Amino acid sequence: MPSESMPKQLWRQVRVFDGLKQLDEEMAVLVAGGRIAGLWPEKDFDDSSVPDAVEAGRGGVMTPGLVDCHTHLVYAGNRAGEFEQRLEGVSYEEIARAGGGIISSVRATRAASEDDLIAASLPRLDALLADGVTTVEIKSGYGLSVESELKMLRVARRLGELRPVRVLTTLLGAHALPPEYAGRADDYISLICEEMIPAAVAGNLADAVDVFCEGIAFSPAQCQRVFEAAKTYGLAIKAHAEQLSNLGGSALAARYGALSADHVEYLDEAGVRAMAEAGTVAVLLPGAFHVLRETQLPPIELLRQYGVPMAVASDANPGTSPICMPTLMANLACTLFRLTPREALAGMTAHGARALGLPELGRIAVGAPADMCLWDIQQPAELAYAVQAGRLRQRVFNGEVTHAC
Ligand code: DI6
Ligand code: FE
Repeated sequence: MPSESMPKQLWRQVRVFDGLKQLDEEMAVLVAGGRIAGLWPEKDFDDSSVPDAVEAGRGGVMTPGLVDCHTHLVYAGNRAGEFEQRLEGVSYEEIARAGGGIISSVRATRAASEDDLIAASLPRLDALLADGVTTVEIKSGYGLSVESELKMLRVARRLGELRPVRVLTTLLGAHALPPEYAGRADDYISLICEEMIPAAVAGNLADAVDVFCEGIAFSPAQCQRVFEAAKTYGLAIKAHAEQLSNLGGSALAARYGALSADHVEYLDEAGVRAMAEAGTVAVLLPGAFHVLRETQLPPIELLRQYGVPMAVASDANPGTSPICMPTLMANLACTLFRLTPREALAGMTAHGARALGLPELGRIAVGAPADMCLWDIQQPAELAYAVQAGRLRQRVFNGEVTHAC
């Protein structure tokens, strides 16, 4: 924890992307007590005004710590075999309907102990941290029983204790229908509403609830029951919606005040309007689009027109996005979805934070928590332009430099 006794730290001559835009001039940035305490154009800065500060860095590009607002980081096994099947022409839906896909990761995850899951997930978390992540959301959804979903959420919480990173957890019981409930999807939804959500809340294991609203998963009516239960228990709401077809899941989630609707490739204008009215963030997941070789683009221009904030996240998962490199997501958001580099970076900072209900994060602003990255590049746009590991010079979490190269 940051303490008052920690010395004040000063970064000099940095180019700042503040979470929404690049500042025009080189800046000096002061951190004290775990927060950003001062931000001045370098040319106006008088260092005798903070005689007790130590210089922590000079030059480079400073961004907020990256916020990966949508991951499925905790799972056992892998699905390389399905990757090969898909390359031979079998679709993601066909694999799912044949009992593979998400359910194959469920089998492996149910069989794994908490320690197994920690061991499998830590390298993935470390990869995110090495690429600048300071806040990550982690979903359950490969347990699909009360006990196994809680196990996944406990693992996610433990990951946040093992590493200097903020972990937000999301209960995704409604990810797929577990085999033992075949033909009884409504009963499984009852289990989620009546047992899983209350147990997750009792154990303080979940910050939000998520659903997969899709033909191969759950109907809008079933998702609505989960949202009702989430509301009753005071949990935030998120949705995987309009990923493979348009069922109106995003508009439904927006009506429940959802923090975000995620994927949204098949989102229509009515859905965009509903999200704009509710302040629901659109979370774009270009990794899944890329891996599934999707062709239906999310309605980026409509989202812009309606002023819906667009976040960008990794969706790190064993099926559709086995990729733990957030800066690659910025690149894919630009190359595949035609976001500008500025939009992509805002999507991984300020808007990602908003998609988690934490608007004070993802900003370089006086008073904000000092989660920051210092990159060895000249311009913020380079983060989206080049795909290259090792550019992170320092990662600062809560005012402490945790990674230094
Ligand atoms: N959509 C996705 O892309 C991931 N979950 C979801 O609802 C895929 C998860 C998986 O295939 O394991
Ligand atoms: Fe996902």
